[in-house]
Amino acid sequence: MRQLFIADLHLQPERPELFRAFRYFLDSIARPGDTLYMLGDIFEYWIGDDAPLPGLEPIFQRIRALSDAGSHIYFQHGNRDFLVGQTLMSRLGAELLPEAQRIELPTGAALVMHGDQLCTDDTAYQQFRTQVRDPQWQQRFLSQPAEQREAIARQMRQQSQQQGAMKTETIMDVNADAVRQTMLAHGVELLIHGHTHRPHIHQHQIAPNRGERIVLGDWSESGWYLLADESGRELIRFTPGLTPKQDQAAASS
Ligand code: LP5
Ligand code: MN
Repeated sequence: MRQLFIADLHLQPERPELFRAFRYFLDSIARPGDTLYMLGDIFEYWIGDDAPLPGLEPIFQRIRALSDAGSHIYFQHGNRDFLVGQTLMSRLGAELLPEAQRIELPTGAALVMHGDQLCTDDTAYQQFRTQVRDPQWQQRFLSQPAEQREAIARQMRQQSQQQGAMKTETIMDVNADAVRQTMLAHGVELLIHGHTHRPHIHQHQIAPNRGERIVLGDWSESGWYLLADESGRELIRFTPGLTPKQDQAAASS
């Protein structure tokens, strides 16, 4: 059985190349029966299931078709789409997972999460996170008219970009202690997450020769996914229309 993991697509109508890459992924990479884990920030932002970003319908239909064909589809909240709710999940035939979920791979247990929780040095973000994950805050936000929510989301995106330009790379990466503690607390030797946009396979995350952490990449005209099956795990970059060999050549040129 194949398990596919993706994160950080940031789908938005202004960037059709992202839709193209995701359509290609759903049509030509994912197969009926595969399990698909969407580990957050699939959407550029999400202001409530009643007001999805425009242009997503063809994507939703493809995900639904995959689910109807027997695939399990799982979704975890990212820092951009933490307001995704049950209405969207029912529409997609998908299941919402808690923010940290232990899963079984053919090679053993793993923990999946978006990864923003691990950026504990970014105290401004963690404070913001606590606020917007509060159910009461969310209820108040969701009760506002969609236009107002949209304006707040866009304003917040701007603030985030401005503040991001002033934060160091280290602050915006995961904290090594948070990684180790999280892996130990969940009893796993493998952690899979996104968020930092630094695709890589890290070793020695718990102790020397112990603990692997796989970071998924963010999407552009190319996409990233982790494929896990009986033969192991592979972190793969793809570009619609290119063979893996051509894609590698394009990436290194
Ligand atoms: O997303 P990215 O990669 O740019 O940066 C993230 C962190 N930023 C965010 C904010 C999102 O980009 C925008 C969320 C849109 C969601 C829309 C729905 C709900 C809208 C609710 C808006 C209030 O997650 C960024 C991290 C970075 O990752 C790396 O980890 O650094 O963190 C920040 O930018 C947070 C700021 O540093 C702190 C912001 C304080 C602003 C206080 C305003 C609170 C207003 C709440 C009430 C309206
Ligand atoms: Mn993120």
